Amino acid sequence: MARAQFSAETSADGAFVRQPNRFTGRVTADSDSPPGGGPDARGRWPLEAGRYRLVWCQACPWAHRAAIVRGLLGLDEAIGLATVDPIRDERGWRFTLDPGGRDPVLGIAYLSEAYLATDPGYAGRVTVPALVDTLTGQVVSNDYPQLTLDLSTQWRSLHRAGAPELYPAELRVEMDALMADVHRDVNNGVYRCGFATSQAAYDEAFTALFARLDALSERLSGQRYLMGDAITEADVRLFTTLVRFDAAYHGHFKCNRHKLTELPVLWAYARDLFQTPGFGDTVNFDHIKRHYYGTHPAINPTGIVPLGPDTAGWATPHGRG
Ligand SMILES: N[C@@H](CCC(=O)N[C@@H](CS)C(=O)NCC(=O)O)C(=O)O
Repeated sequence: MARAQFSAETSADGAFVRQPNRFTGRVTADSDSPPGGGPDARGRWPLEAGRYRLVWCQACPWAHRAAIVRGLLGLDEAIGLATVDPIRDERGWRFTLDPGGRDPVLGIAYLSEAYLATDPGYAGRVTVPALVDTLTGQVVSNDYPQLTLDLSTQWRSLHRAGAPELYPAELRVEMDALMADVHRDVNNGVYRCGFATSQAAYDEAFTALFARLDALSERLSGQRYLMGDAITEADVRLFTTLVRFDAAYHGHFKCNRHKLTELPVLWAYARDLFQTPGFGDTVNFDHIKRHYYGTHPAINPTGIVPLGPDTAGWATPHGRG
């Protein structure tokens, strides 16, 4: 099998640059489209239980967010979940985990088929997460930050009874600022460390990453979750990076001032979330390690996947109740 050669885009000074998301359709409660219809003039698809399918890779932190939020809100019945193989081949993300190598609902073998069904001239990267319309086979969105916020705010009528309020209106201004800092320095910061091609770019990303983790430790030393005593989207976004930290980012991306397990507040906080239904049960360390170490030949040319670290510590008491 020819493996996909991920080549990160870097700017002239060696800093990692992320491509913009191509498909920014939204499923909203106020779409002007009738059930079964396509996007309205504003690009808003109708809200319908059972119509859309979330394609994720268990290795991917951006996709992992969407899977966690879907589960926490009880949208499992309303939105189907399709899981791709953590290793891409030359055509990209594959449904090899499904019988016959095809997603049983979409009927496709590669996620790229859905991208091309939406835009036959699409030449960008095919990324997860992707929300796909099962009626047309088209990609509604690969805009991962908007996708999860919409699950909270637009899909409300289909949430389970007692679902958490992950994006509370009164906290949004503070949350948006916090999530932007966490995105820049932590979620994307680990990629900026790992894919830097100059010492200066790496040094800058590394310093910002650990300064932010120190600030987050401080914040979380006085409260259980990032926004207080209830889980919000901000916790989901931080969790998906923390849970990959020692398994992938510490070694593979050279984020090695400390391991997560050496940062006592963040380690207890991450374990607390891990042990919360909807978090740890979505984590697949095998997929995480095989994806990162196995598919970035520029930074791990041998493709050897480390056997460690021991993940037994995730189940130990966190003491934060
Ligand atoms: N769509 C976003 C985030 C999602 C993303 O980067 N997903 C990764 C997996 S973690 C992916 O699908 N990569 C496939 C590729 O780059 O070809 C982006 O391009 O920045």
